Amino acid sequence: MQEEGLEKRFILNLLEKKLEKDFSYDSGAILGSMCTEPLDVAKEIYLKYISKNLGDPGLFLGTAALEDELICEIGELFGNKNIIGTFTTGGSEANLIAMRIARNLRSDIKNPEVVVPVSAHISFDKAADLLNLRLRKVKLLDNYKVDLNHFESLINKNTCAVVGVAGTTSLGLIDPVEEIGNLVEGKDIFFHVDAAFGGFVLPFLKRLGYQVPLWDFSVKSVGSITADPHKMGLGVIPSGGYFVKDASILQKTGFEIPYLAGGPFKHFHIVGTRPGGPIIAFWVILKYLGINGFNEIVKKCMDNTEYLVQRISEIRGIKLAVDPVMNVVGITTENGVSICELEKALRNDNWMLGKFLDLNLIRVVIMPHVKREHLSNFAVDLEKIVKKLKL
Ligand code: 0PR
Repeated sequence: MQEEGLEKRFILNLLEKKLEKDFSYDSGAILGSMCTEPLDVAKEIYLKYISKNLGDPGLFLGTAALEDELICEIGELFGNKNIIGTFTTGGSEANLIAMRIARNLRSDIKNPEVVVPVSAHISFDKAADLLNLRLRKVKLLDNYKVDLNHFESLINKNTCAVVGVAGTTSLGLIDPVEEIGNLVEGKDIFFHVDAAFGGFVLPFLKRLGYQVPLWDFSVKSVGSITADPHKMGLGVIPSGGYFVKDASILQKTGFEIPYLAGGPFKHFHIVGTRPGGPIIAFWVILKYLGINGFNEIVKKCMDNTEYLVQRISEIRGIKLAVDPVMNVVGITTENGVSICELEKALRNDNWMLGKFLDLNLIRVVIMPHVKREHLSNFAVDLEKIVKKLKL
């Protein structure tokens, strides 16, 4: 660090050069991310309220009340407005909280286990590592759907939780939440649904008339849901969300910090200092867009998804892994050859995609920043490369 402060203009120039290597959402290159450019109004509000700290909610009673109001509104969207919850740094923290709650509610189990589909996000592996849980991974069928028989066979007396995913990381698929719910009905097993991605897609898809199976609190045994504003909620990073049906869980499993300036409070989030700005910004997003605004955004993403599906169907050598149910498209090879070379060549051409080796697929996420012309350019390059590689 230099002795004297530098001039702002000089620093900004320096900074711009250093950040030149970053990709931007509007360039069209980012086709494999579940994040996107936040709404302008969200950025503005976030900046305005950047110093709000919900790590000490007694100092920010207005912001804390806003968070509760927002949780209630989201509960309504997810089939039960009498929920509690907390906004988090993202889906990983939310899933970690869920696993901790599940484990602590069953302190009678010596070696607790969690049954998760193998397609669940890596955050469950992290949570298992941190919390000393054993993950029992459920196989997928050939159509990438969860094998329910295998799911059932992994549930035993050590099971403290089961997980379903509403919008898988790799393909955007919705696990059979209702059926998983039936497997644990009447048992003392916590059912968590990870809708980090799908949470702010599915309620709108349903309103748009798409077929959406039950995935939320309308399934009786669902105990909690992860849903992230900083994915399809168009919120600012960081903002994840964790929502719980039974409010008594906070009393049973929450942490209490007695010494805070604003007074003690009970919470189950992992971080201490907790940004209020993204939460206020998300409250504004819901007010600003309303259901119809979200419907419009999701509709555009789905139209673009269908466009890409059409373009892929015209390219010989590659195919869809499955018909997309959300704005996530998995591309694999027709003859089962590895997608590695294809992904590498696309990356060389500056297309930033997801690569899932276990499923041999390339993932395109059709986020709001992905435009028709980006997909058209992508399809042209894709076809060229597929031909060149003789797939
Ligand atoms: N649950 C699901 C179903 C997810 O897909 C993800 C992340 C998480 C939980 C964890 O969320 P956080 O990343 O907020 O903790 N899904 C994306 C993925 O792994 C995250 C991502 C986002 C990756 C942007 C790349 C990227 O550019 O694919």
